[in-house]
Amino acid sequence: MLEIDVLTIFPDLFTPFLEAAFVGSAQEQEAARIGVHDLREWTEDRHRSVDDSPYGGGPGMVMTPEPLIPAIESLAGPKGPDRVGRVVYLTPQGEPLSQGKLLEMAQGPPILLVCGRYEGIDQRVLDLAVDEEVSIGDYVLSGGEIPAMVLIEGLVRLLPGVLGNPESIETESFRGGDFLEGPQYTRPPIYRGLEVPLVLRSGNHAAIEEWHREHALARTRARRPDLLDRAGGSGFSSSEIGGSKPNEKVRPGDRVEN
Ligand code: 6GU
Repeated sequence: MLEIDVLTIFPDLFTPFLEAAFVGSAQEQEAARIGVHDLREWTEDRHRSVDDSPYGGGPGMVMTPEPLIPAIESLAGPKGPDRVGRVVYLTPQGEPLSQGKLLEMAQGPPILLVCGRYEGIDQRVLDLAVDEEVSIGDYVLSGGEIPAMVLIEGLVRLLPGVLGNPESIETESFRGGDFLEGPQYTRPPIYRGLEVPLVLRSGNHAAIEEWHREHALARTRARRPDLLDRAGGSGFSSSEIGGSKPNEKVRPGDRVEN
C-alpha cells in the first residue's frame, strides 16, 4: 500500500483533489492511504503562528522550527534510524522530480510531504527533521501544496490496477519515461479532412507498434533531443533512425478499420 501523509497550512486545498475519481478510487481500493494534517494543530501560541521575519532582513516570512519540527516528528518519528518512512520537503531547491524518482518512491517506505509557504523554512528544520528535498521544475510557486499533489498523482497512477489498464504502465516505460509519446488517434477516421493514418486502422499489430516507435523517436528527436542523449539509444536500433513514409507499412490484404 502506498502511504502518504501531507503537512500543510492549507489542508482544504487537498480535499477536492483527494476526492477526485483517480486518487479517491485508489484509496477506496485500499491501494493508497493519504492523510492530510494541518500544521497549525502543532502550534502552542494564541495566534497559532507558523512563520516569522527572516534574520538579516529581506522580504517575506520564513516558517519557524516550532511548530514544524514537532509536527514532523509526531508524524514520522525523529530523523535517523527510528524514523518511520521518508520526510520530503517540497522546494525549488530540491532534486528535480523525474519518472525514475517516482518509480523509486512508489516502491519505498511511507512518505511525509512537507509543504512550505512564504519564502521558505528555517534551515534547522531541514537539518534536524527532513530527509530529502524535491522540486517539480525550474520555476517558482508560492507553496509546496501543488507540487505535493503533482507527486501524489504521479505516485498513485503507478499503482497496479488503479489506472484500470495494467498494461499501460509497462508500455509507458518505453515511451513516456525515456521518450515522448507520439501522436494518438480515435474515431472518427476523417475529421475536417484530416485522416487517421491507415496503418493504425490496419489491424497489423507489428506494423502499428513500429509506427508508434518511429513517431515517438521522431518527436523526441525534434522536441527533446536531450532525452535521447541520456537514453544512449536504448529501445531503438540505429536502423530505426530513418523513418518510413505515411501508410507504407500497410500491406495488401490488411483489414482497414473505419
Ligand atoms: Cl517543490 N515548491 C515551490 N514552492 N515551487 C516550486 C517547486 C516546489 N518546484 C518547482 N517550483
